[in-house]
Amino acid sequence: MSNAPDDAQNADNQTQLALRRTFVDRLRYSRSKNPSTATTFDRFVAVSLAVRDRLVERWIETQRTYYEQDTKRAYYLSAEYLLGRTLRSNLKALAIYDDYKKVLAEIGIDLDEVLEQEPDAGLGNGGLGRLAACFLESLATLSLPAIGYGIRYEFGIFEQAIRDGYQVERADEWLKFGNPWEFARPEYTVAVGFGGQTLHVPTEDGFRVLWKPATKVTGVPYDTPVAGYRCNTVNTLRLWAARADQEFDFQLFNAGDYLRAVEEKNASEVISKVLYPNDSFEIGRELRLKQEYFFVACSIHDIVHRYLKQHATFASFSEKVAIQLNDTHPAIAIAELMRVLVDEHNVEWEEAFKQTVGAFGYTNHTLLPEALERWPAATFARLLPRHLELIQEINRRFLREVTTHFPHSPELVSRMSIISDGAEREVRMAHLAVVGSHSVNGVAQLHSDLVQARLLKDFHDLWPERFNNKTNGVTPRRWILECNSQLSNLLTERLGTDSWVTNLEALKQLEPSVEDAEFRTSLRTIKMENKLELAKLIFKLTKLRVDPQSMFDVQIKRLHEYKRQHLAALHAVTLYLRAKRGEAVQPRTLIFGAKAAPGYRRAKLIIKLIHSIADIINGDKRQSAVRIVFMPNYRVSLAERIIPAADLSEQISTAGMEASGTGNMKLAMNGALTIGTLDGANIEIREAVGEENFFLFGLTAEEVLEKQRQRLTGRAALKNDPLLEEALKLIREGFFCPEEPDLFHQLVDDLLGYDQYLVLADFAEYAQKQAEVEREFRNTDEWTRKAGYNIVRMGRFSSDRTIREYAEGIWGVSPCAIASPRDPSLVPNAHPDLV
Ligand code: D6G
Repeated sequence: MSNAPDDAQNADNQTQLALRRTFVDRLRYSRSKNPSTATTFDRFVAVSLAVRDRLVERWIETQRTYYEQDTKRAYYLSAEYLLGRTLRSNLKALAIYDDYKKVLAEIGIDLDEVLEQEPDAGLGNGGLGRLAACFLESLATLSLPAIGYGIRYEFGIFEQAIRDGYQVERADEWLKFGNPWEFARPEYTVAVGFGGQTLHVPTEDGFRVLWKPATKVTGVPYDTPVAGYRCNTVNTLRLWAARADQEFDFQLFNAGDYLRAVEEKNASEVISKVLYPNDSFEIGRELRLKQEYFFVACSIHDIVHRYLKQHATFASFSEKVAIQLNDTHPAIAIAELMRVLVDEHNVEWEEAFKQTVGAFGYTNHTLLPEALERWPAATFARLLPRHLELIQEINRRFLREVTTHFPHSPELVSRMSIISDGAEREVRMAHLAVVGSHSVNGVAQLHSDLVQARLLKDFHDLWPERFNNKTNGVTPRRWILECNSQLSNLLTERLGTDSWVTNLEALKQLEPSVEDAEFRTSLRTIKMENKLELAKLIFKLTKLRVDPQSMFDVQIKRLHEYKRQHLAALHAVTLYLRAKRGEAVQPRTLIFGAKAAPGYRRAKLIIKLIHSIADIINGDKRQSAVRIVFMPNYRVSLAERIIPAADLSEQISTAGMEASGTGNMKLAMNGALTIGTLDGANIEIREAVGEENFFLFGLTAEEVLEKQRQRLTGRAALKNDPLLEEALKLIREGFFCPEEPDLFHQLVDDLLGYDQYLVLADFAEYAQKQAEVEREFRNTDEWTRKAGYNIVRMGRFSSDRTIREYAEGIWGVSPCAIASPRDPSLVPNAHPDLV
């Protein structure tokens, strides 16, 4: 007779007993509290530390295995990681979420309340940083040997408050109460030089270059375990914090200049102080270049050091090391690796360059010219004199290759050069990244096509084989399983297994279910419950009551003119005008969430515009069809609340300008229908979910280019559209902002003049499509069917698929299974550091 159920019950009890014990221990010994004196924050820290303890065994085992098997590793270099919260993910990854919920409930603690205590780790601006976070999670879940490198910003993305409709920024003090996930590793610090000069020292067979930096900064690594979902792999995210270099301090201290010593300490530590809050556009500040070089130099040192633990020469470097550049921010790594190989380890130039190109891959994230990093050569000469020399040498050799391939084309040579000529010479980081990498990829098919045909056409002509596409993805763990538990349960129940969590394509098997009325009823019920939850949150945050029966029309993303939040706002005004005239307008709640770069005035004005319109429309008792909500301080944890409750997903960027988008994916896989342009990943999403389940409108990327060439005015679009004309007039005349009637003059005049982002040119089609959306939404069951097809056909947009493509197509990195962690007292010391 089997007593399997009893055994399972016993195991559960044991696990729960152990969880309870570690929780109480952590509360007592790490917080010095007992259950009755502990605050909710203490409880959060205690649970996190208890969970971290569980991860550590797997973490050590993972790192040991990588060394033992000498696996090739992928190194992801990114200036941003928008991690959000971690506790829930780790509980789910370790399959102890339900146990913990039960254990805590028994002692009167609500786990969900505890989870709410965790501050978001907001070390990123938007899509690029969140992508890096999804990638880390997928890398671990796929058991791929990988390390993420970045900066441990003391202040992440600013906190957004709204005052009188204006954005106000506050410093994000996410580390104020400590961070339970990280381990400081002062034993692995790295010295990073800046400035100074280079010395050419003669040797027997030529000369050697020595860089004598003027100042040094110390990089201290902080390691965070990154758990794979339900597997033993735990990878590392290593973030570098800047500390003053002690040697330099001592010199000044000894000279008696205490104050200057402290000042210099501050100057060093400012490097990792704050994330630059600019999404998709650059400001060429010297401190930013320092940040980039700082974390890159630390990471390259770490990578080379790890490689040399097991290899005597650099001959197999690129067989063991793959380094991915997340945009150009870390592109200086190419020059830094050359410096380390050539200057510090005496590797021949050709061999060093071969290994460098073999190791590096570059991901481009934008076509916007203002976002392409360029640094004045003079800045480089001052901060990184040796790197400028190395870049010049890389460039000299590269241009020779260009001339051989394309003789008699001096213009081409000057176009492709890494260093631009002209009065102010600049280092073009994208060119450096392409020349120093064996792979260059865009992040959606259209974007990759445009990179090849427009942005880097010359390079594509020279090296077509280097170029490829890797369409972005998002992790279904965070973006379905964790944020939408009811939908997750339904999917698992219908499928008979939760295999979809690690194989999102499995949802395809649910296509027949979408045709099942009962399934659709469940989908509808879940959406309604999620909307009710969001409505409560909206009331809590904004004091506005919204009707969960209305259509939740969501636009959440950074505020940028190319993303066209003002297009949606303008449309809201026309809906309002129609509602006031007594037309039957489908009740709709527009939900915006967006931060604007603090120096981007037009973006901030659009936030004010949305608030002004919202004030008047929400306050007008003569209509109740249109409600506008602006959710302040949009961030990962807020996205997790909004996305499951969305009916309509606004992906309305000017075609050719959004490289991919990933919010579009999260919304679609949670059953929102998209209204969108043929831009970025929208195109592929539409192909996947079926054109009948997607609301398409607008100019194509080609047409946009053509229109921009013609420099047509926005005014041309007003013909035959009196409603749009009236809406613009009201905005311009200050109807929505009587206290500052001139506020939106310029904004409207610019739209009517050279409408760079073609807001007015696309308006008519947008409004028409929105009318179709309204009609479809009223047909509730049909709408749910479309939503269902969106959910079950989004499998391709899992970041697992994307990461597999990177691993196979660019890195040559294979999965490495990790055994269950052994009892620590039995594990022999095999770590190379310790032998
Ligand atoms: C992480 C995990 C830990 C490991 C340490 C150093 O903190 O188990 O020992 O990284 O790893 P290496 O830098 O020596 O590879």
